[in-house]
Amino acid sequence: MTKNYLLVVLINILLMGCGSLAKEYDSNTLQTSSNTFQATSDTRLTPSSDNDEDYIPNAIEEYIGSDMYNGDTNHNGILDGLETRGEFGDNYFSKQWYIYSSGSLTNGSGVSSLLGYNLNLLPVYQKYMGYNGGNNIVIQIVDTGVYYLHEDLYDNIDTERSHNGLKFGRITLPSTSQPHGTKVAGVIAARGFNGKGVRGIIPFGKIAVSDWLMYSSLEILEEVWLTGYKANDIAISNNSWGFEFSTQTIPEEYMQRASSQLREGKGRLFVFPAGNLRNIKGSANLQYILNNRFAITVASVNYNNKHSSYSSKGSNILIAAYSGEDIGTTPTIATTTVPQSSNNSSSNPTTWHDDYERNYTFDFSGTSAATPMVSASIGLVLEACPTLTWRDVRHLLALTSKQIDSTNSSWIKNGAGLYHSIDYGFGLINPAKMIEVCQTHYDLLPAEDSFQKTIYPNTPIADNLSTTLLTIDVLRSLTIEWVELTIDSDHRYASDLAIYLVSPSGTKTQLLDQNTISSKASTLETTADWMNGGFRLSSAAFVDEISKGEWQVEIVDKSMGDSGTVNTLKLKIYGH
Ligand SMILES: [Ca+2]
Ligand SMILES: [Ca+2]
Ligand SMILES: [Ca+2]
Ligand SMILES: [Ca+2]
Repeated sequence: MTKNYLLVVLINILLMGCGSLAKEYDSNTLQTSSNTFQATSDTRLTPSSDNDEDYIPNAIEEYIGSDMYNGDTNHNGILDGLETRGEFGDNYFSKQWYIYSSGSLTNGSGVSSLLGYNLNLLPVYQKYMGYNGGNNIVIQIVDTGVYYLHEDLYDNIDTERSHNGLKFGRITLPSTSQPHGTKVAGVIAARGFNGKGVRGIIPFGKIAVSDWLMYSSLEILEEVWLTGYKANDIAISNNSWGFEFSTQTIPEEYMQRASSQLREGKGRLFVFPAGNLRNIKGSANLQYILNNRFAITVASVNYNNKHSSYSSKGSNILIAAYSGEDIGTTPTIATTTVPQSSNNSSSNPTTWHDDYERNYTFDFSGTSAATPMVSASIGLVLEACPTLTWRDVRHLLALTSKQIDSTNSSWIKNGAGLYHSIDYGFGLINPAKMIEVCQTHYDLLPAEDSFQKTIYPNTPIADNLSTTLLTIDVLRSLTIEWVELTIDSDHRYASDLAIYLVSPSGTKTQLLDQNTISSKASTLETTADWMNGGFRLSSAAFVDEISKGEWQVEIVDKSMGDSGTVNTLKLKIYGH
């Protein structure tokens, strides 16, 4: 494997097969839906109205041809916007508890969701989605490709901005063993109110397909993320994949440039999963690609508002969204899939046995499934408030997210009064609140500023569970957006270390815990002393605190035997 290829793992708790590439279809066979595309204007959209209060805004009713003065057109006691029957319903909407949980049966095993534990999207549809239901928003799905011929995806595919590994304007159909990208696509933008299947969170949003995971080369990633055809119009990039451990720096350079250049300088938003490695103390902080301020890192939460058993921790986690776990015990995620995929048969309870031929499944879970919920929710927010920059979106996520599982000891209240957790970030995403705030009383952030301070302690790390404490004095006073700590240590087995960072306000977050990741050093192309030369960790926990004062770094070696010294510590703070 050459240096230009990345060892990427899909963040899905299902193992993926390695099927051959499917047949390539020429884009001429596609009817592009991009003719209706209009560049996002800088004018805030005004709230919509919903005369019959059926959760379908008037403008959407006009668009789809339903009756804006009749909330229950088929007179069955179910409001049109909650309807699973009829030409304006989505057949499996009642299974999509993460959009609207009624507490009724939600999956093939008959497990119920909990009433009201959802993303609170109905008020968003009713109040803010009025003009076009996301029609202006293009979300890129960087994955295994998308089965674009799917009956519930086809109308929302943006072919022009899609890339099949060779060129733009083309999409390759994924093989039956590669349903991952098609599952992600259904969560984001399965066509809403069309009498078919499911409803995407952004029901008329546009999907730009990339099957980059079939290639995983940096050259193609640069095209897909940054330099590609009409790249300026792609608002959000959903990346439901990641690494167990990574030190690769180049993807971050692409993200940095995309954040300053695309979306007319307001930046494309990059959304990633935290990972599914909690059981081996895997951490989002072990992925260099997530230890930067451009990556929006997502943890996953089950139907009961508690983190999924697999969802990796990380101080760099910004936000959480729903996913599933075991089809037999928890409501999982209903979405689209590819035809004849192995998880999609009449004998498999993870799909609807009466409709498997039309390619829908319950069987989506992992932080892979939570990530597209965040991407699509941000899409709804950007439509309501198109002037938000990538930094404003991050800030709004921190300000508006909902604290869940509040007795969990991982929650810390920072000096600005915001709650952050290495399990949940700032909590469950709350798109309705984000839109309410950005439309009524949110001031865009001033220009970004940053500084760094390096110290050279050359201090041995105690090899006996006692804490090695180092301090960094900061004179600059910034309102914090993001903090990075780079540790250069010659410790012979850096994965023995637990590392904490304490701000001048007294906020203490765990950047790293002892883990077993480096036991896989050979396969991960690294070594047990991976902090030698410097490894950067990062945290979102200090948002809106003031940087000035004494920062403390606490290091605990949790396993006897290997030891080392801390050579340098570099604290870098971004803010305004
Ligand atoms: Ca209506
Ligand atoms: Ca109606
Ligand atoms: Ca009805
Ligand atoms: Ca549908």
